[in-house]
Amino acid sequence: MTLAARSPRVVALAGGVGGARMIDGLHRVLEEGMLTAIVNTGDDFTHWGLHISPDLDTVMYTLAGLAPEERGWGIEADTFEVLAESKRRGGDHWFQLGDRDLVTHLRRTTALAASATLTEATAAVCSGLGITRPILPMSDGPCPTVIVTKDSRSVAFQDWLVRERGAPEVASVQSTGSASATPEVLRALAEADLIVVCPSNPYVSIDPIRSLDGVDRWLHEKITVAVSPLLGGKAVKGPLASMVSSIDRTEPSAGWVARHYADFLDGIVVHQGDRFESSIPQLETDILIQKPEDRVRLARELLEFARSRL
Ligand code: FO1
Repeated sequence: MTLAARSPRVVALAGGVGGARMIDGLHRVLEEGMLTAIVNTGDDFTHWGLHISPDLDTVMYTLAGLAPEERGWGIEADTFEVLAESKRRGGDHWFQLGDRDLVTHLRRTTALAASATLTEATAAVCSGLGITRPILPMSDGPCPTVIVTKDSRSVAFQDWLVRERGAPEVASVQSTGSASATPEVLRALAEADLIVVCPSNPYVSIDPIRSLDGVDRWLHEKITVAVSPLLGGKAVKGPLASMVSSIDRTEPSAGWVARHYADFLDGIVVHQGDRFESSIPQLETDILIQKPEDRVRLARELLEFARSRL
C-alpha cells in the first residue's frame, strides 16, 4: 500500500482531549477539505435536560482555540454562575457545566428538538464557533458506553468517570444501543487515503467507533496509523493506564496499544523511549502535544511517516 504524493485525504478517529489535540495539529497542517474528524459519542448523556456530547465539545473548543490548556475540556476562563445557583437551590452539581459552555448544549438540544440530526446540530454549533472543517459525530443515534465494574455494577460512562471519579475498578466496557454509523461517516471513510487513530482511549473512545456497522472494514482496507495514547506506560489525561491493568491484566505500554489494534494497524507513532519489539512500523518521537506548535510538529511527522514508511 502506498500513499499518493498529493496531499492525502485524512480521516481522524478521536475522543477526549488527546484526540482533540491531534485533530487540531492535522487541521493546521492539512489543506482545506482534506481532513474529516469522526468523533466518539459513546460519552453522550442527558444532563439538566440537555444533550451533552463531551467529546464533540472538546474537539470543537480545541479547534476554536477556546479549550483550557491544562484541563482540556470546557471553555477557557469560563464562569460557573449557573452551576453555583443550581447548587444553592439544591440542584445537581456533580457535572460542571460552565456558563459559556451551556450555550453549546442549549443550541444542540434545541436543534435536536426541532428534528435536526446530531450531525446537523453539530454543524450548526461548529458554524457558530467559526469552525469550517467537518466534525462528524460517529452516529446520529444513542450508543451509550457502559462501564461494568469489578463489583458487577453497570454504570453510565460519565457517572463512572466524573461522579465516581473513575475509582471503581473496571471489568469491561460495553457499547450499548443499536446505533449505526452515519452515512457521512461511512462516506468519509470510503474516500480516505489515510485513517489516523488519534491518541485517545482505545476502550472508551476508539472501540465504540469501531463497533458501529460498516466502520471496521475501512480500518482494514485503508492505510491506518495510530498515535499511542500512552507515554512511558502512562496516559497524559484520563483513566487508560489503570483500565489496561484492570481489564487486560497487563502492563500499560505502547506495545499494548499496538496489540489492541493489531488486526488493522499499518504503523504506530510512539513516544521517545517507548519503541517495542515488533514487526509493525514505528515512528518514535515526542508525542506530548499540549501546545499548538507540538501538535503541528507531530501532525507533520505522522503524515511523513505514513507517506514514506508504508
Ligand atoms: N470532566 C470532569 O472530569 N468533570 C466535569 O465536571 C466535566 C464537565 C464537562 C462539561 C462539558 C464537557 O464537554 C466535558 C466535561 N468534562 C468533565 C469532560 C468529560 O467528562 C470527559 O473528559 C470526557 O467525556 C472523556 O472523553
